[in-house]
This record gives sequence, structure tokens and C-alpha cells, in this order.
Amino acid sequence: MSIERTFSIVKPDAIKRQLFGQIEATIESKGLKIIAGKFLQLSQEQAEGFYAEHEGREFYAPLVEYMTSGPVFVQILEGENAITAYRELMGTTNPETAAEGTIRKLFAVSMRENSVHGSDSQESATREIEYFFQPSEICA
Ligand code: RTP
Ligand code: MG
Repeated sequence: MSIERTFSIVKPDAIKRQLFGQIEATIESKGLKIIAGKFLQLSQEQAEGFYAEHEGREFYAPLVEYMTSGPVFVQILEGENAITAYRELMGTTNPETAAEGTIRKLFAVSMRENSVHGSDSQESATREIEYFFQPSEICA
């Protein structure tokens, strides 16, 4: 067991449908602590840079358009094995295949509009946290 930090986004589809509170409650109910967070309207540049690993894929341009279509909430979660624990809590990318009780099964609209993001590795978590947060914004 190790205490880790992971990076999470509540995506535009979920903010628009006023699911923010329910998603945060689900996260807290799993024992993950929210140690930093803020609402942002992503610019095209910010969204493109964040998803740079997907540049060239057919879903990249529509993904960037969707992620800039309305406000998001970016946050840092801390807890035991937080990276894996939060990925499990989110469910698979496609909500149709997501397990019962996962955030995407409960709330997601489609493969693209899937309500939440979570870092997929320690390296991603470090990069993504630094992409959006200053150390002074983290309340550990
Ligand atoms: P995320 O990065 O947002 O946590 O999601 P993920 O790891 O489950 O999925 P990833 O493969 O990293 O894809 C990033 C986001 O791009 C959108 N997407 N659309 N074929 C498609 O239409 C498609 N594939 C992926 C989703 O919003 C996905 O979360
Ligand atoms: Mg991913």
C-alpha cells in the first residue's frame, strides 16, 4: 500500500448536467481525499497540450472540441493506491462496458462524453498535476 496522488477532471458533460456533487460524493465515499481543485474553462491550447499523447488519432479534434465546450473541474485526489483506485472507480472509457457502480456506468453519455478523466500512471499523474496546479494550490 502506498499513498499516491492522481489527477482527475470532471468533464463538461457532467458539469452541464449538474452531476458535479454526485461525482465528488462518489470519490469521497471511496476514501479518496480531494486535496486541490478548481473550475476552469479550458482554452484550445490547454486541451490540445493536455491530450497531446492522442494527437493524430481520429478522435483527437472532436475530443479537444468537447473538452473546451464548457467548464471543467480539475482536481488532485490522494489516497492508498489512488491512481489505480480512481481508474477502477471511473470504469472503462466506453460507458457501455463499464462495471456497475462506476462513475462512467452511472453518469457517462458516450465514449467521448464520459464524465471524468483520471491519470493512467505515476508519470501521467505527475505531468498532469504540474500541468494544472502550482504547489501552493495543494492543500495536503
Ligand atoms: P481519460 O484519459 O479521459 O481518463 O480516459 P481514458 O484513459 O479512459 O481514455 P483515453 O484512451 O486516454 O482517451 C481520452 C479520452 O478521449 C475520448 N475518446 N474518444 N473513439 C473515441 O471516440 C474516443 N476514444 C477516446 C474520451 O473522452 C476519453 O476519455
Ligand atoms: Mg487516458
